[in-house]
Amino acid sequence: MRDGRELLLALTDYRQRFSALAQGYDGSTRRAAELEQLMGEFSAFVTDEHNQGPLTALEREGPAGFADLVADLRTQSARCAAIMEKYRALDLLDGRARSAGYFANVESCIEQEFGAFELTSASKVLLVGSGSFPMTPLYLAERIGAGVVGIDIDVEAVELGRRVVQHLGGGLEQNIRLEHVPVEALPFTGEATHIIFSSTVEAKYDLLDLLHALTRDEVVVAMRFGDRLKSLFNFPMRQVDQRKWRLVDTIRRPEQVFDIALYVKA
Ligand SMILES: C[S@+](CC[C@@H](N)C(=O)[O-])C[C@H]1O[C@@H](n2cnc3c(N)ncnc32)[C@H](O)[C@@H]1O
Repeated sequence: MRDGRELLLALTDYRQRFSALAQGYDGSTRRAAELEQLMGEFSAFVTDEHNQGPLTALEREGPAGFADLVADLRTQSARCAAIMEKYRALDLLDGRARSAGYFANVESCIEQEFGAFELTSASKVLLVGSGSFPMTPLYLAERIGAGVVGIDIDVEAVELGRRVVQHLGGGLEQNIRLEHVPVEALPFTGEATHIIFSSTVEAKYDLLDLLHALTRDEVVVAMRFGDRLKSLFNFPMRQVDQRKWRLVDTIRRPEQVFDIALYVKA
C-alpha cells in the first residue's frame, strides 16, 4: 500500500501526464495509444480501495497546494476523457476500428442507470455531455429504441458524434440527435422523460438546479458522479435544493469509475 507521500507523488505525476496529453491534442490520433494507456492506469487507480486510506490522510493533513492539485487533476483528466472519445471517433471514421464492442464498456452502466425507473421505446432521453463518441445515445437507441437528444459544449464533439452516428447507420440516426445548444435553449428539454448528466460535466449541479423550472413534473434525472477516491476523476455529488429535487436512489458501482445518483422532483 502507498503512504501519503507516495500518493502525492503519484497524483502530481498523473496531473502532469494528463495535462501534457490534453495540450498535445492536435486533431490527429498520434498520441491515442499513450492516452489510452494512461486512462487505463488512472481508472484502475481511482477504483483501487487501497488508495483511499492514504488519500483520506492527505486530505486531513492538507499539505500546501493539495486542494488545487486535486481540482486540477480532475479538470485535466476530464479533458482527456473527452479527447479519448475524439480518438475513438476518428479511428472509427478512418476505418481503423470496428463498431461492435464499443457499446460493451458502457452497457453495464446504462442497464442499471435508471434503477427502478425503467426506460422504454417511448422514453425521451436528454444526455448532457454527449461527447465525440456518443456511447450512451447509441446504446439507448439500439437496445431500447428510445429517442435521445445529446448536447455538448464542444462543437467538435457534436460534429464528430454526428459523423459516428451516421457512420454506424442502421437507422440509429432516426432516434439520435446531437446538438451544440445549451439546455435552456433546447425545446426538447421540456419534453424529456429522462435526463442523464455525464460525470465529467463540471456545471452539472448548477444545470440540474436550472432544469427544475424547464422540465416535466415526472422527469427522472440520472447524475453520474464520483466521490472520495473517484472524485480525483469525476465531479462529486452535491447537495441539491430540497424544495426542487429529491435524491431517490444511489447506485454504487465499485468496479466502475463513476456512480449514479437518481433524482426526481420534490
Ligand atoms: C467525455 S463525456 C461524454 C460521455 C458520452 N460520450 C456518453 O455517451 O456517455 C463528457 C462530455 O461533456 C461535455 N461537457 C462538459 N461540460 C459540458 C456542459 N456544461 N454542457 C454540455 N456538455 C458539456 C464535454 O465537452 C465532453 O464531450
